[in-house]
Amino acid sequence: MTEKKKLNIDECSIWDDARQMLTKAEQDGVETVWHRLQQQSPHCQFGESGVCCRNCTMGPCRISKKAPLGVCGADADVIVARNFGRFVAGGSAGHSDHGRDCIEALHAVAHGETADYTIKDEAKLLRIAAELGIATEGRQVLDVARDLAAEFFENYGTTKNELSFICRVPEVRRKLWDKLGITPRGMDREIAEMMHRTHMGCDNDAANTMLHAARTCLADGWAGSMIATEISDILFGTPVPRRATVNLGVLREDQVNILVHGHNPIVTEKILEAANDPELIALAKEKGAAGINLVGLCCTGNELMMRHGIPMAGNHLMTELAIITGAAEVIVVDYQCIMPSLVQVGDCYHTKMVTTADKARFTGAEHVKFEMHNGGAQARRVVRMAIERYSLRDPARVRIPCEPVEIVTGFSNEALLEALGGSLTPLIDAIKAGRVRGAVGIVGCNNPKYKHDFCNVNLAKELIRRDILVIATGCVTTAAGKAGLLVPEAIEQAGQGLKEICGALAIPPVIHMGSCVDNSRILQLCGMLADELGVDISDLPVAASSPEWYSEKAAAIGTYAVASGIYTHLGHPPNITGSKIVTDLALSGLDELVGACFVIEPDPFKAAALIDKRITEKRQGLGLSA
Ligand code: XCC
Ligand code: SF4
Repeated sequence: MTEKKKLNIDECSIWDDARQMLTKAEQDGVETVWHRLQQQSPHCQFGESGVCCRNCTMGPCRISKKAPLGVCGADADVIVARNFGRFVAGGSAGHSDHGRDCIEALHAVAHGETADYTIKDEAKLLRIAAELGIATEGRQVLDVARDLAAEFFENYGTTKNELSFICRVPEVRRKLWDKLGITPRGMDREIAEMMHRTHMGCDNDAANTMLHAARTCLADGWAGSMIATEISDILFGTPVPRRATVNLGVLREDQVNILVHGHNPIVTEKILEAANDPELIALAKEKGAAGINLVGLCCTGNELMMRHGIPMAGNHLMTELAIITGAAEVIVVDYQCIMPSLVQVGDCYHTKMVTTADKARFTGAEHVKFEMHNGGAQARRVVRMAIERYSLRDPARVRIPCEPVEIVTGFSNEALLEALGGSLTPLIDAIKAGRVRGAVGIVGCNNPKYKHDFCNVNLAKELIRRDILVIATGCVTTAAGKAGLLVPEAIEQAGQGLKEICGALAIPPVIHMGSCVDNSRILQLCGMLADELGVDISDLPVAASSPEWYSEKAAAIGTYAVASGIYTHLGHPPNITGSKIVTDLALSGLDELVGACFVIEPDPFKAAALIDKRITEKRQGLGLSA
């Protein structure tokens, strides 16, 4: 028998709540993502460099010096490009299928097929309809909503051949995409075509496959994700700044704790309503609890926090640890980023996992299917289940490790504009004056290959110190929040210029802009800034970064950022290093084609310097001081 290596818990995470729960996990005999990473290491070199192909049964093939071609004759470049293409097609499918669920909800509301959902932000509905050329004058809101849902559905098909929100892309950029043949058409079309191209015997030109990868991801950013964001605002309200709290301390020892995890607010908005239902609160009290405490995880947590200030228990690597507190009655999930291990971790305590989507079921979990017409009833069922389970909790095994940290959330573009006094001018003036030298979106995930949140936090700190405004989305928001960076007081850690500007506007130097589909808000903001300055997005002193990314979705986001003209830092490369053509394209060739490229750097301090250098160059390009 091989002996298990002991986990060095201090090296797993920068957070005390995480380390305490990891220690508890070992005491309780629970295995976590860190333990499993040890068992999986070292990883397969063929897989890691992207040269393993399983696209047909003449293979599988793996490329080496001894065998430089697959059975069909495909070389490392072709195989790497195909693998990358399918990788980002998976990520784009995730975001855009989430977007489709949102359209179906809007459609159901507009056609009177559900009483469970309504339009909360009519003004935004009308504004977007008008933006997309749908008549609004003198029409009923639901009539407009019907047309808008139909318009959005068209973004997924093949008949329209153009995305609705292409209108938000600066004209120079659109022309560039046209020239390169990467103007995205229908969302589903690009994904299906990627699957087609990467079938044996189709696209066998690595660079050509990579261009289609860019096109697929552009559809994700400017359609799938953007539609998800905009409809979520229409149905559930456009976020405005508000206070909230973060870390495992948001769990309550004396209350029924419900964790929600996943991505789509369509489920969690209903759970929130049920958790606020006086009848159910009374039932919880009858069972001896002081109340019902709903807390978020990952992106659906970001959605709830942005719109309602619901507390956030943690990001990706905290999801198992939240259960290990022993204080969670149920964990309700929809889809994406939900570790299958959560069922087993829950079984070690009294925590029940509840799945809500047919497309994301977990063996051993209880399935409560949410549909348009029954969201409210199903949510009450889930909350009742949580209340019933409260008595199963073993108080001796409960440990809530710390006090919550305060944050400010809710920065939609609408809210940001409002904070700026109604126009982008103050921000542009600050950029021109060099007081805000630029802006960087730090987005994405955790990955147990890194010390949890070390890079996310230190990159943010290092950038604001250099007078670079940081916008955070996805799992980075929780990291920034726990580090105390999402409050106005954090300006003390910023450089002098950023400190003055954020101080005057009463905004934090790190702005919480939402979930991962909300990266579309950043795209829109970049489009507006570029238009305002009369330049292309690639001319702006901006960058993106995903220091600790793990998912196919994060790779899709990085790719649409680059294809949109935004220089993008990643902590580690995707599985492409087995191809020189693909790697060179990612790290430099794309710069010539689309005016932006990827940069890889695991050290957050070095990464900050590289990003700073790029921002300096862009500032000089605009004739501004460094
Ligand atoms: Fe998932 Fe969206 Fe990454 Fe977090 S940041 S680990 S993709 S939950 Ni989106
Ligand atoms: Fe091998 Fe070619 Fe089949 Fe891939 S497509 S498994 S490289 S024969």
